[in-house]
Amino acid sequence: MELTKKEFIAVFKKRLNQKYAIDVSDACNSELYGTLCSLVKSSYSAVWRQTWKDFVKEHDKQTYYFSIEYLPGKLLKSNLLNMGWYDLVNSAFEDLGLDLNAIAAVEPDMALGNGGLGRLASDFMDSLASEGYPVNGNGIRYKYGLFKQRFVNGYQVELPDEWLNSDGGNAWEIRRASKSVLVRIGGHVRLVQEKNYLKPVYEDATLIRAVPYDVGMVGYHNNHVNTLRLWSAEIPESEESKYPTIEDRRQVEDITAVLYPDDSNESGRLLRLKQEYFFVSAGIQSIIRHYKKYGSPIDQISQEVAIHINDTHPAMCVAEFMRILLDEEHLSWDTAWNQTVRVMSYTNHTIMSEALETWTVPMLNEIQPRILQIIAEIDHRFVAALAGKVDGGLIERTRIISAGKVHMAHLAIIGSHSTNGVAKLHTDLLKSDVLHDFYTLYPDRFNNKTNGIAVRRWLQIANPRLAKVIDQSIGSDWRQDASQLLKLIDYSTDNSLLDQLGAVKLANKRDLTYLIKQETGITVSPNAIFDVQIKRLHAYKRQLLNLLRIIKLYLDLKQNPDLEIIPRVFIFGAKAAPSYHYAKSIIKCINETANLINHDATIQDKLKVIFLENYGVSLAEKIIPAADVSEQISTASKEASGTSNMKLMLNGALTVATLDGANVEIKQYVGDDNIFIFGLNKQEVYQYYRDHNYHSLDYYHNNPIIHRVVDTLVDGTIPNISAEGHEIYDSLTYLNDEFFVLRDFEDYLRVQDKVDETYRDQHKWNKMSLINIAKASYFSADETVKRYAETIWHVKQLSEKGDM
Ligand code: 26Y
Repeated sequence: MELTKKEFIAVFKKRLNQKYAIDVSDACNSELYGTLCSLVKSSYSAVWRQTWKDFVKEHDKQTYYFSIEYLPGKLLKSNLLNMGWYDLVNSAFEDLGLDLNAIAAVEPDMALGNGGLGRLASDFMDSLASEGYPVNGNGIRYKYGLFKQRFVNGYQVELPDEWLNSDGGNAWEIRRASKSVLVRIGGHVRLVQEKNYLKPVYEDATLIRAVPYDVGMVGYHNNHVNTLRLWSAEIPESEESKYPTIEDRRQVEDITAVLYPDDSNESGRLLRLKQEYFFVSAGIQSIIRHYKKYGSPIDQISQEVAIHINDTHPAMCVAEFMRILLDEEHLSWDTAWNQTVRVMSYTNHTIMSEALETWTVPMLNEIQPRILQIIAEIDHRFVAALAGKVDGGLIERTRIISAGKVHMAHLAIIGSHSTNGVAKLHTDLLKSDVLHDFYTLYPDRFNNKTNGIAVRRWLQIANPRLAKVIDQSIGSDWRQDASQLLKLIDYSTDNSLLDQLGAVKLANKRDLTYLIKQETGITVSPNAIFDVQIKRLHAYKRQLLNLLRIIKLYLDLKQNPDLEIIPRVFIFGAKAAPSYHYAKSIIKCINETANLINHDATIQDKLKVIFLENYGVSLAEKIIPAADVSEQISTASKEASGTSNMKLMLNGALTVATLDGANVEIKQYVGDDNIFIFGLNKQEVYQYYRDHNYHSLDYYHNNPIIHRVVDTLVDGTIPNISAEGHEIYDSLTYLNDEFFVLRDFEDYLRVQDKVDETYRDQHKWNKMSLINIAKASYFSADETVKRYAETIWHVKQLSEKGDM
């Protein structure tokens, strides 16, 4: 749409009138929001249709990205930006006396994910469309998003997130009832020999109608719109009579009601397994149906279809794809298997053993007996093919079903041609340790794809002030091609630019101080260091290490109120899984420490601790541009990659980090002088594991500072944490401090002193900040997805750049 501002205003007023029979002056923000969305959507819908038709016409290979989580956040601004409308609409709204920010705020966050993995999937969707790749997402349309977090007396309380019932609703989705499919769950199955295949006969199975809701994924200035297809469970019309009561009906609708708010612990619930099979089966059925419609031979499907398994949650893709090729297409096992392995690829996102999914045989049997049969056959053939060729122990350790359990990661690796980790260190660990057995079997299947982030959302949209300053120095090409940000390095001695960076940061911090005041009632000074740790609450991410240092600072200041320190505002954002007791105890302790410090008049402005409620994509967009310090302090070897580390450096924050996940690569890019590294490295952690010689009590007893700080958890210094304080105290002492918090404490203090010292030299700080912004471009998701497309999926870029 090539419109002038005047034309846009006319079109906007007309649509507002048509939709709501109202004038601009009388419209509320949600009516204005609804109108703008409808204009945006109707404007890209022709391109969306065309993108789809082009795929079909050319028989281009397409990828389907299966993820049980997506975290798109809000889409209005990114759609405006990608369509090339942002500046026009912003300025038109100014003329009309409207505030685009307030209108965009009406949109509920689409929070269909827990954390890093879901947000990565959404950054990838943006980049894949923007790079013109034919890649569509497949997931679940949860009725309730990730819980809303509130703090009551310092405790986390979880409230339902009824995003679909909010004022904004979901303006972007299109219900496509005609593309529904039936998913069979439960019951019994027996195989009957037909002429050339075994025919499964099902009894007592439940049929669920899977209805797709499609959301357009709009590419950046390139006339390309991909699809994110989210499935919702309904009762098929033919089965209505089987569900006479509301309670009965709810059993079906519940399949897609809630997102499992758990990113660490196996929930063990059958419903989760049902969800996994439901979206896998619906997605695979619709892919194969679509493929067949255009006449290509089924035994060559791998030439036109690639399927990506994002973590193990969709690992049943392997078995479901086999099921259709065998039972419905009557291919031979070998042909079907050959195609399946060529089609599938898998990303591993974690080495934490509790997050590696297994299901018991009876559970799988209860969800889908035919899928269990197929998995058992895959397992059987895997074992038979290796018997006598490799060590028996190796076979036992790598087979899919052992000791009554089905190992989903094993299924994903054996049933695909590619397994990748998400940062170099992580992939090395997979090869050398976690998945070493598989690496010896399939060395060629393993590869690394370091994570990336959408520079458009995390810089252009979230930080317009910084974007403008960058434009003024190196021009605006970086908006298309993030690698251009490297040109900033040439300006590292340009004092005027460095001063401007400082001014941008200060302005962003001022904005955040307003939000903090509004949300918490606490006044913080924008002149303090804004020290940020935003991520899920997990013991291995060590928010506790941060907290212990805060307590140490507090004790120092109490002892010596005249102590000269650079004021700091510690900002936390984190949700804990509702069932994760320890993580919730840490939240309580941080909140009570915050309460103590923030209301202690003797501390004044030197120290403030702010824990913002309900951390999510939209809040991240406000915190990240205002951060001075980025806390990336997980125990080395535990964080697969991290992505907030990349977003924060892109916005000029300096990183305090352990050598974990992608921090290792950040350090390589920015150089040792532009990052603050501390703590054990991976080798040292593993050495402790091997030698069993870490004794946290020694640190507690021998280091008086540690002793004093840890004691505050139980000696009443911090009020209202009796139970939680003891729980954490015990974990650090008698339970031997699983994540080496005490071991790394002193080094953490040391490196934080260096942060203070550096901050005193604002010129030096801003220079370091500039280098971080420039080098963050290495983590552009546009580049990451290219590597997936070229080396794993083998799909081609279709679209040329150009405005919509
Ligand atoms: C099985 C179930 C309990 C489960 C549910 C969610 C297991 C894992 C997850 C989510 C994992 C996750 O978000 N992992 C994160 O993925 C990011 C993207 O690759 C990484 O940056 C981050 O280090 C990793 O923790």
